[in-house]
Amino acid sequence: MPAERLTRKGAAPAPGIVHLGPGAFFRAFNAIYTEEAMAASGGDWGIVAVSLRSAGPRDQLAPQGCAYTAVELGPEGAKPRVIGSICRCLVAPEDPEAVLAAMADPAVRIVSMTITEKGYCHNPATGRLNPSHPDIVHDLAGPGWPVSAPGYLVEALARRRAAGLAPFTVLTCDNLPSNGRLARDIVLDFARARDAGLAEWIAAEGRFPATMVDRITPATTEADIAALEAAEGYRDAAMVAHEPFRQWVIEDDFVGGARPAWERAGAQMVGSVEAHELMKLRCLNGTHSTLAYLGYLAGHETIAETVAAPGFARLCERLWEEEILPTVPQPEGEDLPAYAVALLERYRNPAIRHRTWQIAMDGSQKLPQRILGTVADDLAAGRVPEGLCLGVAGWMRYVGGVDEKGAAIDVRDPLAGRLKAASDGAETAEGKVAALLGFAEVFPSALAGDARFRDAVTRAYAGLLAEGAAQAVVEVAGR
Ligand code: CS2
Repeated sequence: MPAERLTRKGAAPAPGIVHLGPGAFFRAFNAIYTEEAMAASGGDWGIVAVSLRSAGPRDQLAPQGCAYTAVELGPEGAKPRVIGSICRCLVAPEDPEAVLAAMADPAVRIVSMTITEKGYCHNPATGRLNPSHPDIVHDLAGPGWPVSAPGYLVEALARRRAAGLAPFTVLTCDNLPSNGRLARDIVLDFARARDAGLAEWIAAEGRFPATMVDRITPATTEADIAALEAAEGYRDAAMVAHEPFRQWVIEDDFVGGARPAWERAGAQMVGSVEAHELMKLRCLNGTHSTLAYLGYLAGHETIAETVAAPGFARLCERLWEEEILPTVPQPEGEDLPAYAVALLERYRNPAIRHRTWQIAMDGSQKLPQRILGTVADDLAAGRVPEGLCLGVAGWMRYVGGVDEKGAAIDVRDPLAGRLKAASDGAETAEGKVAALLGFAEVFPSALAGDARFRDAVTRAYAGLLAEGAAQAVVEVAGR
């Protein structure tokens, strides 16, 4: 007999938050913090989870009353826990009006988001809204029927203003540097293109706190769902599996001070998040992406497998010690070398099957803040960061779309087609590297024009072609 599906016990909380992007990370992170904050100190902070594209999250969550299981995978085995902080689930393309109504509801005080880098519709090199992005063009032409996050935020804010309500706080939870300022800039750029008065009101009354978010959460697989079913006797299509570690650093700047007591769940409420953000993006995400490209090319499926292979863990240590930590300012209350050591332990967690292919996605949107800023700082200090340049070369080799055995790589990236064409259009390592350095959305011109950088990436790329990623990593790690 098939197992019964998980269902909610008891009533859902009343809504106080709308969240855009109800994927695995949100369920393993924001929804848990909010659940714990409500348990510790009350408040109506139920979450209306809105998917901007796919119906998948709603189809998984709604039949379960929006309850789902979060499984912590640590050294003592799997610890499942049912989370009930999501009160409703919407699919924006099916009913934009319902989404806008939820965002304009006076009870809703926060709109949070995990929409990934590309959801901001910005130009990564300038950090401003990309006015020729097709979704932005669409949303400016018909603001009442939006498709993009900026389009939804601004239309809902306009409705609140018209109704005499305060704006909601926009709480970005994506891995982008100065993410609060970025969210503010794209919202104001969009609002200005619609109505200068609206933009002024948002600028004066709105709040866009920056955050640093951290918890490794691989995409859920059918095997995860089957393992939970075998252990607990129920089926949960909306489950997520995550590592034990979590860290949320939040700039404490909310409209009217209205927010859940997330500090009761361990969030750090601080005056400025920037140093924490830089630490996390450069130390964690920078090595994660490096491991993803080089690990994938070397034939490894997961990060745990990759760091167990010769040279990779040592490469990470060298990256932190010699290339990354010297560029990271000291965040309050953090011990940077200890932070790096702990990262390697997190990567080694064998229960977390985080695919290199998953992390390799959207590299054109990730590289600038994860790796290239660090490289630029190293060069400015007179260091040539060979390890990070190998990571960049790994990305270039990966977006060429053919692996070391000659098989096609399923490259997921908004620029995938153009990247492959640029790579295919050149014959030699020099030519391919030069063609890819020409992507101004990815490489700032000062960096692309720096001969030390170009030469190091070209050498690394030629090494990847000549001897393969596994050997190239061993060599750079042992140098
Ligand atoms: C990963 C991150 O998928 C990726 O690109 O590097 O999502 C990483 O797992 C999280 O930022 C950890 O907090």
